[in-house]
Amino acid sequence: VKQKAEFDIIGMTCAACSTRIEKGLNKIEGVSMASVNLALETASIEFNPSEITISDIIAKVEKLGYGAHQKK
Ligand code: 9UX
Repeated sequence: VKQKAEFDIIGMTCAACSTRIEKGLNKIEGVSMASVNLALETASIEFNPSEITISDIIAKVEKLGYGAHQKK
C-alpha cells in the first residue's frame, strides 16, 4: 500500500538544488516517486510506509542540506 505525502522544502535556491533533492529521495528504498517543485518550494512523495517513515524522508532532506516539513 502506497502513501502520499506533501512537504514544504526550505533552502532551495537554484534548479540544481531541487534536482539534488529529487534524485536523493528517489534513491531511497521504499520511495516509489519523488517530485520536487522549486518554484513552489514543495516536494511530493509516494512511498511504502512499511519500508520508510515520514521522519526518514525529512532526515534524508536534512542530510542533503535542506529543511523539510510535512504539510498538514
Ligand atoms: Mo547551486 Mo542550489 O550551488 O544549492 S545547487 S544554489
